[in-house]
Amino acid sequence: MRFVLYYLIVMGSSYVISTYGPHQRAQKTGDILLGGLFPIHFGVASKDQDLAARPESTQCVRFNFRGFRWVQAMIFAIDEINNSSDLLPNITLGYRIFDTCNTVSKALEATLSFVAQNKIDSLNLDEFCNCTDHIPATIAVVGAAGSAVSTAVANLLGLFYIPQISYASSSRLLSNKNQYKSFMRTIPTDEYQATAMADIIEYFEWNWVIAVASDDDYGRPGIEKFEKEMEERDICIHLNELISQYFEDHEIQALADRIENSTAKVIVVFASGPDVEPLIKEMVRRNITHRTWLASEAWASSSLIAKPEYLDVVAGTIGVALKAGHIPGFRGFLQQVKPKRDSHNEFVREFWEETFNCYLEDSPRQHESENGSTSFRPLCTGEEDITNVETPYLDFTHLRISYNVYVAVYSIAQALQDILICTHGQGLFANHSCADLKKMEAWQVLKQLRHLNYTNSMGEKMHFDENADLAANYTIINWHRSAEDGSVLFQEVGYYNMHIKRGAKLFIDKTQILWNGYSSEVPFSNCSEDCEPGTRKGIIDSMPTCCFECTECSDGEYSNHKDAGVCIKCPYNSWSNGNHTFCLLKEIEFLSWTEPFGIALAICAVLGVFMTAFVMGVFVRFRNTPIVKATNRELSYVLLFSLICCFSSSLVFIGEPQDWTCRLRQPAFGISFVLCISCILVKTNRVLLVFEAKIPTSLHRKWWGLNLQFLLVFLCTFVQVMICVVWLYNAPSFQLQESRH
Ligand SMILES: *[C@@H]1O[C@H](CO)[C@@H](O)[C@H](O)[C@H]1NC(C)=O
Ligand SMILES: *[C@@H]1O[C@H](CO)[C@@H](O)[C@H](O)[C@H]1NC(C)=O
Ligand SMILES: *[C@@H]1O[C@H](CO)[C@@H](O)[C@H](O)[C@H]1NC(C)=O
Ligand SMILES: *[C@@H]1O[C@H](CO)[C@@H](O)[C@H](O)[C@H]1NC(C)=O
Ligand SMILES: *[C@@H]1O[C@H](CO)[C@@H](O)[C@H](O)[C@H]1NC(C)=O
Ligand SMILES: *[C@@H]1O[C@H](CO)[C@@H](O)[C@H](O)[C@H]1NC(C)=O
Ligand SMILES: *[C@@H]1O[C@H](CO)[C@@H](O)[C@H](O)[C@H]1NC(C)=O
Ligand SMILES: *[C@@H]1O[C@H](CO)[C@@H](O)[C@H](O)[C@H]1NC(C)=O
Ligand SMILES: *[C@@H]1O[C@H](CO)[C@@H](O)[C@H](O)[C@H]1NC(C)=O
Ligand SMILES: *[C@@H]1O[C@H](CO)[C@@H](O)[C@H](O)[C@H]1NC(C)=O
Ligand SMILES: *[C@@H]1O[C@H](CO)[C@@H](O)[C@H](O)[C@H]1NC(C)=O
Ligand SMILES: CC(=O)N[C@H]1CO[C@H](CO)[C@@H](O)[C@@H]1O
Repeated sequence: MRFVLYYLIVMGSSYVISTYGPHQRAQKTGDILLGGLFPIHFGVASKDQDLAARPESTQCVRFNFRGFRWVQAMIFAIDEINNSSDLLPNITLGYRIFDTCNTVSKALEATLSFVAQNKIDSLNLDEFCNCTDHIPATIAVVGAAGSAVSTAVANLLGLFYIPQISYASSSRLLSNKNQYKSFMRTIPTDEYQATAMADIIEYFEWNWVIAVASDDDYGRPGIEKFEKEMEERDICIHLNELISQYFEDHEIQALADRIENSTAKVIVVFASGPDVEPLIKEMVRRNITHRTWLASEAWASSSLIAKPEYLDVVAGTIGVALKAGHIPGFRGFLQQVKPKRDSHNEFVREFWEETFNCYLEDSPRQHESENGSTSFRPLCTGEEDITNVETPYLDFTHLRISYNVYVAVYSIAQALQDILICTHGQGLFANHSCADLKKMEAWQVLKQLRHLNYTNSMGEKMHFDENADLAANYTIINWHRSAEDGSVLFQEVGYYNMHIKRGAKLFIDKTQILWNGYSSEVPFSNCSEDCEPGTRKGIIDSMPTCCFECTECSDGEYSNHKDAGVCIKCPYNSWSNGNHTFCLLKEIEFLSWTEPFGIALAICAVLGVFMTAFVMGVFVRFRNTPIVKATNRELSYVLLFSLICCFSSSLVFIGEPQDWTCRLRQPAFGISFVLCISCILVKTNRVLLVFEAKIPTSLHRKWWGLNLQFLLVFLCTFVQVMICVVWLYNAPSFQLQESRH
């Protein structure tokens, strides 16, 4: 039953493949076949098929020279391995490489072909069909490029445990090994990339950016992680936009409008080259310059965007790119390409035609299009000199993705080598057995790949982590305009080291960066200008936290640095200056013994004391004379005494305040003054009595005699003394020490 089902599936898919399957491929047979999925075109023609006749397979458009170079990298690696006597001796690797055209449907078409081939192979269908041109199973697939495409492919390949090693899909969703069992990659995940970009933004102290992501499995998870990182760093995202190469014109217009109007000058783009292109074109059309683009790895070195005609807009772009690798001999291999020589690689013909803008003889395309510019192309021989033309294919200074492809192929070869040299009892399989290279199945290769641990020819340790990702460093690049021919130059300005868990992962050499292509000054991309010292940030309602207004500190408060959140109160002994930028010590002012006024006052007081004392002496000397008696002698003594006290108490007010002088001042003056006043009161009363001419009776005299007078003086003074005691007890004044702050 199961067998019949398989048979139906297989036969069905073989039918599908033969009918609709990819027509163009690069294929060379060998003992073991590796599959390849590469974006040799940027997209598919968007014309609708009306289904009046049997639909043709969709046409791929726009040749991707860089994608073609990646294919060449795979072929080169396989060639090297075949030539090598160390790696897989006596075994030839073959390849089957299909074009994904950067779309899911095309990639699935190709994948189906790998899968079906494997099933035909494993079912041993020779008894049913005379399969003469027997093609061995595809043991592993290298690809695909875009994360969206890889995701779809991984779903299918995972079903059959066919290992898939991507060289350019960095979506972190693909790290989920429950869902994508057989997916592996030689590119770091976006997990780190989003962090790296956030670190860059933090490094340049921007807090107001625009985020643009492609509407697929690459952009959406990437930007999601990026947003999370931004939130942690308190950096605000002004606009959050999606983009796609299939956007209608008006959608691009609206997006460009929003970007043009935004005050944010830094645009973070998580998308691949073809997806960003329409936006960049629109920006170029509008000539919107002075924006700083922060490119994700997918377009950081894309030949589609890095064109001289776009440089007005994109010069100065900061890109997070993969670390460049070095493949010895690869340049020579690339230059050797010839349509006649590489007959097994069908893409070479189109590459040739696109490069030289001509048509090779008996090209299918020549007949296809009888209209338009195509017919104006001349015929070419296939012997033109490739080194004489300007083409992105040869225009590389750094190999990034190509190197990943190379590493992927070598990893597979190494896994096969491990199977080959496996000794029984040390294998990875049940009971430590080994797999048989002759009857090897894809899942065995997968198992071996997951346990790979080797050092490649560059001396780099290769090991897939538990998520089947390869950790690597990013380099930070800056797009410069080349002085010679105006082309784009990717200047390395730093790197991002993922292996450090904490701390300085990011290193940037600021001096090498040319902003917007000419300036060395870091562009401004904050929502608000920093608040100057002396002011603090004030929240603006309904705006993100990055936007604020500056409010001046109130008196007695200060802020001494830029961007202060709150004003700080000055210490007790100081006060803010006019600009509220710092606190000044309050000045200590007192009446000193040395200053003229102090001296004059002291002299007056002492004179007063002496004069009063002199008068008192006179009173004592003539105490028995009637006139002295008549002035109420005892009361006069008290009055004169209180005056002496009054005069001397003013001396306590001169000089630097001490605890005791502070406490003494008011009570001493107050009490002696009250004493003085009450004496005068009593005396006045007496004078009043005299004027009323009441003859004092003896009783009256006795009562209105000394006792009552002194009682009155005592009572008044007592009240004052009590007040002073209460004051001294509850709130004694004291001297604040300088050291108290
Ligand atoms: C492999 O060897 C052949 C000749 O044996 C040579 O032409 C070819 O360039 C070699 N390829 C590589 C990648 O070394
Ligand atoms: C490779 O083939 C040669 C000749 O057929 C043979 O002498 C050699 O032992 C083989 N090497 C391996 C590793 O099988
Ligand atoms: C295979 O070929 C043989 C002879 O060439 C023929 O007799 C047989 O019927 C074929 N089998 C199938 C399944 O086509
Ligand atoms: C952008 O600004 C222009 C004029 O400054 C205005 O006409 C246009 O509506 C604005 N667009 C958006 C999306 O705000
Ligand atoms: C674009 O604007 C810049 C100044 O912002 C100017 O120098 C340049 O000539 C403009 N380019 C075009 C094509 O208008
Ligand atoms: C051929 O191209 C011309 C303009 O280049 C156009 O007017 C005409 O419709 C085209 N014919 C076909 C069959 O596409
Ligand atoms: C492993 O070995 C044991 C005993 O030698 C045997 O019973 C068992 O079937 C073996 N398992 C496999 C998967 O070969
Ligand atoms: C890889 O192998 C080396 C020794 O060959 C070993 O030291 C290292 O720990 C291994 N790495 C991992 C991740 O297993
Ligand atoms: C990453 O960069 C650091 C610093 O340049 C270096 O020490 C480390 O070996 C690099 N790691 C890899 C995997 O290249
Ligand atoms: C922009 O904002 C950041 C963080 O809020 C701040 O550190 C930086 O100084 C500001 N840059 C400028 C030029 O104001
Ligand atoms: C306040 O700041 C302004 C500008 O920085 C300066 O000109 C002025 O002298 C300052 N005034 C005071 C009182 O510090
Ligand atoms: C697919 C491929 O390139 N195969 C070649 C591998 O190398 C051997 C010997 O160098 C050739 O014979 C194969 O054709």
